[in-house]
Amino acid sequence: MKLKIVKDSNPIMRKRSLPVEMPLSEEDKETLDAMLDYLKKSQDEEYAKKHNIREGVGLAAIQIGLLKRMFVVYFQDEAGNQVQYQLVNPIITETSLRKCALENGEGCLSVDNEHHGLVHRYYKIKMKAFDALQNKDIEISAKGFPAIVLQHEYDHLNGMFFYDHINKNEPDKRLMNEEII
Ligand code: LHY
Ligand code: NI
Repeated sequence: MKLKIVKDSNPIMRKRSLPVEMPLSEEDKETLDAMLDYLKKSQDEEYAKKHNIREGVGLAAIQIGLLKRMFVVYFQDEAGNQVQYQLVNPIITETSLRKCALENGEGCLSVDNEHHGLVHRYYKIKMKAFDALQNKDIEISAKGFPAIVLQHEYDHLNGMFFYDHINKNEPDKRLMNEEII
């Protein structure tokens, strides 16, 4: 399956994605496999260069044109452990009062322009979802970078972009109890 990434100029990216019917269809499983495969390959420098794709740690279904509440992530956490999920119908069940933001801001595979500024996120979240990789319902507790990635992808299910969280007037201003990471 060859995937084409939809850009933010396409109005579909602003739509709210629809719940995925459970049990998961074979077609949806194949889509999730293709999405995870895309991320893995994107992190292979040679492959990414050759195919002119950007390195990514997360990808939501809407970014390949499917209005479905599912996304995949593939990255290493702070301890160096490989984190990978194929999350379906995720919900955020808890958020911390503490906030965080990446020092150098965020980017998005669907966004070609640079949007400078702190992207304010919850420092810690809990997320419940069905994980198609493990074929079961799971609850993830994440903090710091992993929590940011999950929030970034979750936002896509609701038509949101990272730059919606940047304060246009004071893009570099830290919030109270915000950790810059
Ligand atoms: N992927 C981004 C990526 O570069 C996700 C991201 C980037 C998350 C920076 C947090 C910080 O992998 C996507 O844009 N997917 O939606
Ligand atoms: Ni994105």
